[in-house]
Amino acid sequence: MDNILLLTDSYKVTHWRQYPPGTEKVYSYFESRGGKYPEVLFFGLQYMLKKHLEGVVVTQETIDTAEMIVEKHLGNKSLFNREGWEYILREHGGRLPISIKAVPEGSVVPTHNVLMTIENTDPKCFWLTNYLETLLVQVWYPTTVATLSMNMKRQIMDYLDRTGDPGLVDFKLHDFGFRGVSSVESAAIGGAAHLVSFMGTDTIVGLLLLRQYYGADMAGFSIPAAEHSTITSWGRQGEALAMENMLKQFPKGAVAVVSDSYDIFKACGEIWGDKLKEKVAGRDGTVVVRPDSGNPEKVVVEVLNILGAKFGTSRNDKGYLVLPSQIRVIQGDGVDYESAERVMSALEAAGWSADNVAFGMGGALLQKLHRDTQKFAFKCSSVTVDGQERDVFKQPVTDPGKNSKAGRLKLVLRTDGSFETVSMSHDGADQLVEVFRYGKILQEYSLDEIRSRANGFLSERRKAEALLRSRQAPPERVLSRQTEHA
Ligand code: AOY
Repeated sequence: MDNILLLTDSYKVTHWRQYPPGTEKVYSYFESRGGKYPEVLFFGLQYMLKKHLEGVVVTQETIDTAEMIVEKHLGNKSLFNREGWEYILREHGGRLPISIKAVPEGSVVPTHNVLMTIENTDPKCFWLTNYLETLLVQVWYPTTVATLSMNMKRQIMDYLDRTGDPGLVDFKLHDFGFRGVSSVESAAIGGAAHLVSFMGTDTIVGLLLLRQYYGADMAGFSIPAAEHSTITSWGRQGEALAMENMLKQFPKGAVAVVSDSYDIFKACGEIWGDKLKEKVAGRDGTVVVRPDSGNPEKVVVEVLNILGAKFGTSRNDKGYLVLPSQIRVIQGDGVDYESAERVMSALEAAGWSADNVAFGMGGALLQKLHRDTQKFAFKCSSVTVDGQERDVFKQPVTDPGKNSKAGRLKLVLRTDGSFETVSMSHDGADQLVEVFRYGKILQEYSLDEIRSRANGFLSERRKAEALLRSRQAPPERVLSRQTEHA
């Protein structure tokens, strides 16, 4: 499955016969045409390029194999562009005469902007540009996971700002998603994308991808944690012993214990908060109680109320309740963008700081998303035919949302720092960087660099939002506080 000639859709094999006679250049671009979030965090192209395009050399063998497959599959080997591929083999030593430009990974770009462009560099290879669409468009997946994860970070930080310590955010969303994705490779790609914004993961293969492709020695961290089998194998009557054993086996540091095997409320009140209370309260480290069933917003608040009554609470400088540092809660069941917001909102309403909880997110982080979550599309916007460059675009009467851009494109920064997509002929420095040309990667990014770029965008965005809020609301807030206390 690594023959570049076959990493495409069947119909693309036949497209070389379909462009106008005299076509010399096909120029295409990639964008998000809108979607759930107004901006996307571009991530994952470097993995794609290194894995599938870097150093790729077309050989006689890959050509012969592709022709054999096409003949059996499409029923006619004349549909296959043997001449075109053998031209690349002969004239280019098998290297792909293609140039790819992209916004630097970690950039946060409003939807409807160009994120990547691709064009052939040899006029005889006009048919190669869109042959590669299938592969390149798969960058939708890491970009969508990274976008969701960043928005989770933004949302959690908003609650931490109001009720606790925003400095804790890096470990507030843990990746539980490995088992919920369709393949090991998807887990690695999605797991890596989550780690652009966070540092907590149980998806080990995401770390391996970041080590191999993004120069990250160790991008994420985890802690010892129980699963139901390690608790229920002690028998129903043995749950307290199972939990006590966790404290014995992991005497220091953080340890997480799933506690809903029989009755989460009794486990909190009678085991953690009574039988094991002294051991927990005197422990050098944090016991993280994990509910794993029920309505998250109700269960988490109730669990905190029970633990608070047993272990006591303090009030932080923002006026919200915090458990002693030896005990915390992680909610990892039924968590998505909306349910996490409901949990944190319920906590705030009940007077609890968001510091008390972390989230685990599995299927919703790595699998409950698709190419249309951010409506990603790859379209041709310019061709050159017989030396004449022409704009091309689609404009379907049945859906204006599917209109595509025309011409050769450039991503520029406006004076206020925001992105804008303009014609190549406009003024302004292009933010797209040539990352691939003729089999070589021209620009590499480290995870560190990608993280700091993404964090820079996020903190700028949060500053702007805070400014906006302070302009809109302040006198009212002060007034209502005064009347409250009068
Ligand atoms: N992990 C924090 C460390 C990880 C997990 C992984 C599916 C952890 C649980 C925990 O605390 O409870 C995959 C479900 C849970």
